[in-house]
Amino acid sequence: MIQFSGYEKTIKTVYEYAQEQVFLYWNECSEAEKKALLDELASIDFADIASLYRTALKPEAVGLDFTAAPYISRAKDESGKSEWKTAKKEGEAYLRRGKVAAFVVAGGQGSRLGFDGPKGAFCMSPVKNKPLFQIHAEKIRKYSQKYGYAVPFFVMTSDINHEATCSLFEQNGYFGLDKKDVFFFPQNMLPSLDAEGKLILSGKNSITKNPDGHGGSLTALRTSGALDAMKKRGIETISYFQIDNPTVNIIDPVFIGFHLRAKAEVSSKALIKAYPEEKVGSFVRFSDGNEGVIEYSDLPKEKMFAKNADGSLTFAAGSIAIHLFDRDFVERITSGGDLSLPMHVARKKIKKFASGELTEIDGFKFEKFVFDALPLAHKSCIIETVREEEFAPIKNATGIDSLETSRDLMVSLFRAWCAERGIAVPARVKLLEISPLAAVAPEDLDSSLVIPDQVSVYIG
Ligand code: UD2
Repeated sequence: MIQFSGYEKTIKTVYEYAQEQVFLYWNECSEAEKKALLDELASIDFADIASLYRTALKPEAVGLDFTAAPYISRAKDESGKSEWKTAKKEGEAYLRRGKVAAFVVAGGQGSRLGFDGPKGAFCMSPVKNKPLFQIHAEKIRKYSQKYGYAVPFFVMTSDINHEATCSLFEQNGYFGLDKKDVFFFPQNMLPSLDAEGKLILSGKNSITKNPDGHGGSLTALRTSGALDAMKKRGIETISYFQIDNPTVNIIDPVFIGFHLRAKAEVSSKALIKAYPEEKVGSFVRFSDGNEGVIEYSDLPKEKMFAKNADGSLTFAAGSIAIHLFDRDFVERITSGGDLSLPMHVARKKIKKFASGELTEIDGFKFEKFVFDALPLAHKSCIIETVREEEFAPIKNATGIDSLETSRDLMVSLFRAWCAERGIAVPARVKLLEISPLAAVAPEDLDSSLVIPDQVSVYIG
């Protein structure tokens, strides 16, 4: 057994749990490096690791006793439209009282996109090639102007991108936001395991970890002090969204209005799936009456393809990860410290340090999903949204949900806004980008706007 004064208990635990491979390069480490490794090991709960491995070998079965969750459909008739209008008015009044914060989860690894850096730094807008963070930040500036208060922007990062994210904002003058209205905090990390349940070295004295999933965001909101900061500012509702969707309506008065009218603790937006296997979660109602989401990979085939009498999909309502959480709800469910949510296991290629270099091995990564907290709400509400208006995610380098599809959706959206306001878009225009500083909704556009007759147009 290795020895190091002051760390006897940690060292003993490592051996007790048969994880001593972490000391493989012990003799090559300096005293400071040894201490750093032991500090990292001291922060790991080895009993938890053993239980994670048991979960990896035998993942928790997903309960199958659920039906499709009901949702409020898009207004089609006059009464629907008037309900929608009332919700909007109520949402706007609430916003003018300064009650809503924006919260983006941006701690993920973005490995599918193959982009080396925080996904929010990925440049993508159709004409100006703005990074995702800039698009979101400019929207928040516009909402602040519209509703008369500085909408605070909470950004969850992780150890893999925290510094890069903060310096991106710093170098770009916070994209015009006031520094005191932007809050960064990292989520927790969880060790990855190899196929035998062993911790993996990422260097001669460090352990491979991955962010603990967006489900970790609710605990991180509390432990980082973000909930307290919100309370001080009088924030009561948290508008949650993902970094990779540039068309998301971060602050949506209609959504907020429905949330308030339903007296919901949590609300979500649903999108009608384009096809049964679309990679979005499905909204379900469990047998106890609570509503939640089942991820596409966990939805049994017979439910995935099930149809109603009219031929529509039974589980048509897909989750696009847009939620409203009452601050009180997050306070309540995290009051015991770490919010215990189910662990989801992914078999992944994981980098392992061996003989001075990094190699790839098969292993397990563990993550918590934020939507597993939905059934904890005493009351929830789901409203329908449409893809063309707010879902243009960038997940992959090419093909489905890529830079190309996302840009196309943005251009189509801006064209639709112009059409709604009676603004003519000349035939020559191929690329159209409307800055969030000019408009975050069609109503913000001046109907006398003249779009120049050129291929690429930016409305700033
Ligand atoms: C997510 C949803 C899917 C659908 C889709 C819509 C899950 C499991 N699935 O799929 O149902 O709603 O989005 O686009 O969520 N993140 C963190 N920390 C982490 C992991 C992720 O902040 O530890 C962030 C990440 O930066 C991104 C978001 O969460 O903003 C989504 O992560 P993803 O790309 O892994 O989720 P995806 O596309 O599998």
